[in-house]
Amino acid sequence: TPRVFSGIQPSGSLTLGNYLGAMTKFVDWQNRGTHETIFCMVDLHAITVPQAPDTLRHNTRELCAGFLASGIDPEKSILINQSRVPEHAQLGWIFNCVARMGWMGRMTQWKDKSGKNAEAASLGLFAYPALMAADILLYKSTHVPVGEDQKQHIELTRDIAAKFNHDYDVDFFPMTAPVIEGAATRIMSLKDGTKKMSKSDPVEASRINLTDDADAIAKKFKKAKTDPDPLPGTPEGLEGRPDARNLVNIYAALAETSVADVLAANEGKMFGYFKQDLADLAVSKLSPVSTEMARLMKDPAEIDRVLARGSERAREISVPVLEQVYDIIGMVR
Ligand code: AQP
Repeated sequence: TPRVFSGIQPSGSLTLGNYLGAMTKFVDWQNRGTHETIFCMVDLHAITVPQAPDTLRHNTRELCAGFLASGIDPEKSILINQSRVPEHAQLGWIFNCVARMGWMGRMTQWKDKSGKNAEAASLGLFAYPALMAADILLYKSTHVPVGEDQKQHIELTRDIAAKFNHDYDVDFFPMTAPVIEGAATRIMSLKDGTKKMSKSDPVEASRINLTDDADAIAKKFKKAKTDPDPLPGTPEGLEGRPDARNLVNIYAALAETSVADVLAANEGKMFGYFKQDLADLAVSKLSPVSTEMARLMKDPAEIDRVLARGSERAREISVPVLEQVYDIIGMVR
């Protein structure tokens, strides 16, 4: 069966960006039923930057609750946390030896996250995309639904697969395709329309979290950055207006419609009013998810059972694949 794999880091509370850019797409893939679907809480990726142990544990369980509340069915999809399936780290090491330093140094996420002081960044942060390639290729996944920011890492995954296949003269790993579609491939910060909305942004008002209540959501949208002009009638009118464009994109994604349709219906409206509509829409879409997350979080033992079962199922696939890889590269078994 062809497989779809994707992951989310338990590096904070799920944002509206993660939800619209990733989670809702995962649910679509699962329900389409054309592929086996595997979704992962990538806890080993999260520790590439410092994480307090109790917070990491909490965030991992909460992320799992987020998957379940958004509609991931652990019977239909395989739901795992990365550290529970040791083959991820094992294949990750092998890919550290396939990937080249120069490739990794060109990753924009590495440049952004390591910042001005790359010397002080963890080695894990540099190697992160090789582990991500292992996450995907361990299941020989052909499609990876992601937000726009992950496109470069998927291309690197293809480079790693191609180099492995070439170096060992095998046709073993598939060429994975990123799937980046819809109005919500890049949700921006509510405080800066040129910056991605991010879990780890120190400015709380820059993002909507799935754990925010109706009040917090309304306040954050009310205070979101915009410009003084009203909504234009067509998408061209959003050019050079990143903050305005972001709010319209969010509306379109939540309403499951196109930006053009949102603008046609709201031409000339002032953003003060549009933001109220947006807040109402966001609350109506997100509050069932956050209520269900809170309910699930009351029983962490059940969440742990879901993850334990998921890792058993994942290892039925990952153990034989890793055995074949070890055989290909010449490890004595
Ligand atoms: N702003 C976004 N718009 C659309 N999609 C997004 N994704 C993340 N932010 C946006 C998508 O969500 C999935 C999981 O992302 P991740 O947890 O692996 O890490 P990230 O991309 O680095 O996301 P964050 O929220 O910004 O986390 P931190 O702050 O820890 O780095 C991916 O498919 C991603 O594209």
